[in-house]
Amino acid sequence: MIIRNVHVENDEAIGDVRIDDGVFAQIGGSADSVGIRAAGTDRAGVNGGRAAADHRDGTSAQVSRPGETVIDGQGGVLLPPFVDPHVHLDAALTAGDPEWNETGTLFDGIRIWSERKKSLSVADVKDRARRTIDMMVRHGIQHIRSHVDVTDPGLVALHALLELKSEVEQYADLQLVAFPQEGILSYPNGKALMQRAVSEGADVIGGIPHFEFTRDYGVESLKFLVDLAVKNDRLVDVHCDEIDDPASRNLEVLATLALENGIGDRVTASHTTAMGSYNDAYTYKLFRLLKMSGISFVSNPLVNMHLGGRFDTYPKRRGLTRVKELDADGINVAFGEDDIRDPWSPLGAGNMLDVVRMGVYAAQLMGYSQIMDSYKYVTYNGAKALHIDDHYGIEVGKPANCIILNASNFYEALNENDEVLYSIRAGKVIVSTRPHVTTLR
Ligand code: 17E
Ligand code: FE2
Repeated sequence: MIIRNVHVENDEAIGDVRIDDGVFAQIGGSADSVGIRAAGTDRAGVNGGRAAADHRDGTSAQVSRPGETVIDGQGGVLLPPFVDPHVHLDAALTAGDPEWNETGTLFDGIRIWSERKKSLSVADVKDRARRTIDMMVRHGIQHIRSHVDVTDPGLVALHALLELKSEVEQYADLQLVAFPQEGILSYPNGKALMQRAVSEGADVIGGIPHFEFTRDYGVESLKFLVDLAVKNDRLVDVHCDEIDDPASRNLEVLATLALENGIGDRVTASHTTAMGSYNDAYTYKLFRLLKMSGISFVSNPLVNMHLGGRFDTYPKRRGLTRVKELDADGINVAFGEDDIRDPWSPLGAGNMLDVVRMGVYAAQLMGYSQIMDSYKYVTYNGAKALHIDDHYGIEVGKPANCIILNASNFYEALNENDEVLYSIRAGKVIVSTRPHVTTLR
């Protein structure tokens, strides 16, 4: 396959991309180009780089072979597929059932979900999750990490999503987190449920230390879950300190456990919104540990702007973690959507452009190059958190997964909420969109 007429990762130049046998064979230039970008080369537009000329020779376009599929990229921007590193597919599309969350607090969300959970069936979860994944794939997402509530003696949601995982794999890969929504120590048989979830196939171990009854339970839950991950060779992704409480300091425990076990690249701290309330002296000390540990962060700007600050009058906190500061310190931060029409958020379309837009506003990342580069929060940084970065990205030799947006660069795409013209996975087109046409009269 040859993709013509695209801006690769915000490159100002137009080029072509060749895919052979499901992997990227050439990026830009002609078939005998000297300017092929090899694996390991800096990515244009990310990590401070800009429209690198390193992989452009500015000469003739690639020549298509007889019978080869040719895709016209229409001058759009070609990016790696979007990654949603944090979503709750088991709860998706339940908003209003059995009641709407009128207070907008995390805690009312958990209470309402706990009611809805009683009527889950495998068919119900699969139906909603499949419709949600369809929305996500249409918007260019190909990599998803879903938390799945395992504080349920029947593990119904986990069974449903494990079935769905293989049914959708040609469109998206799905990592499933054993997520103890109501606690590990604070829920009956919480530890046994976590162990069962792992033996039944959960890829990632979760936790919710700030929601445990006591600080001690929080710490014990973290020790338990890291141990479970190490023994079973799983990744870790903890809902950590999602509360506007400056005394919620489970993150330091998680980072220490990651450091001491040497598994920082396999550990993610999600939400960490209490960091928005920590004092600067403590945060300064904490950042040394965070950096040493090598863990990743996932911020969920849409949902935490909505759930955060709910117990404040004024001044009212934003409810986000310190995205800009983590990023500036070289710590990996990605953005997730978290909720798609459920007890925690009544809105959601499975579109990472919405997430990035809220993220750059709320984290005050609105310099021109910050906006241009902001796709990294929903592409490369998400892939790193998911621990899939070795086979992710627009590089020769990597699986040919990419999207083409109907805009010449990401700044334009974010402004126009532009369509995904194509989503290509392992060299096959899985999504194509005909751009809408509006006529002014
Ligand atoms: N559960 C939780 O503890 N926190 C969240 N943000 C969501 C579910 C969506
Ligand atoms: Fe979450």
